[in-house]
Amino acid sequence: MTKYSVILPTYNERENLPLIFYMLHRTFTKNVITFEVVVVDDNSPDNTLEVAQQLQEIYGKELVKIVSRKGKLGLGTAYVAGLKECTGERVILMDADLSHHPKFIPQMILKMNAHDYDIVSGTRYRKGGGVAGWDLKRKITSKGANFLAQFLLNPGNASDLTGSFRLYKKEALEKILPQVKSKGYAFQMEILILARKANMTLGEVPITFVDRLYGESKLGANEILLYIKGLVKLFFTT
Ligand SMILES: Nc1nc2c(ncn2[C@@H]2O[C@H](COP(=O)(O)OP(=O)(O)OP(=O)(O)O)[C@@H](O)[C@H]2O)c(=O)[nH]1
Ligand SMILES: *[C@@H]1O[C@H](CO)[C@@H](O)[C@H](O)[C@H]1NC(C)=O
Ligand SMILES: [Mg+2]
Repeated sequence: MTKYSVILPTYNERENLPLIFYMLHRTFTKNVITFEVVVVDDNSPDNTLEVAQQLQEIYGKELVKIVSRKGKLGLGTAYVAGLKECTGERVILMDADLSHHPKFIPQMILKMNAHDYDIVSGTRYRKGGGVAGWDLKRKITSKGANFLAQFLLNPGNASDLTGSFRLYKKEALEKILPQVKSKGYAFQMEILILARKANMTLGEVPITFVDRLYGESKLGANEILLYIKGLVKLFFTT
């Protein structure tokens, strides 16, 4: 039976982690799917690690793996570190802050199996997908960012370049991740561009993205500037 590994990078997700884990557990169990969760924590000041350890005690080391790093080393390297611990043939990357609902995972799995896709990406920008809890400014920023990227990078059939809720064949992710150089939101874009270059196939599932419930959002002018920089860099280097 195919096993699914979920990598959950956490930085100050103490309140969210038990909830997302519970939702994942329920989804996989209900659908009779074998899974494990790999938490990658970067010494979160709110001591998310303690919560991860409690989950591990309750559910066991088979179901809950923990990678604990010394400090905030960023999302990209968190995925790389998490991937090394994955024992499943399929890997799911998603946020731990409840923005990504596990209910979409079975749909992603069906899609991957039906077409033998290398990657199935959650998309906010196709019929049936969307965002909840965003104000107009953030909606415009997000749409604008995605449109700009589509325009500059010509990513084929990918409609949501900056989304971070995706299912990968493990070999595909192992091949791509070490090559990714971008940081921040450009990171997710570069993954899809590299995948396209390697002739990997991509499917999409519409998802609704929900704003984080607990913890602070840090999308500001700085993030946007970083994104545009990353985009321009990708435009010239790929
Ligand atoms: N291990 C680790 N996890 C991180 C790091 N930065 C962010 N994360 C986690 O990665 C996921 C996505 O980060 P978020 O902070 O939600 O980023 P975002 O969704 O773009 O922005 P928000 O509006 O703040 O939600 C969350 O589960 C974070 O806890 C990091 O440096 N290390
Ligand atoms: C991808 O496919 C194209 C067209 O078939 C081919 O020319 C190219 O060599 C392939 N690239 C890789 C990395 O396999
Ligand atoms: Mg978030």
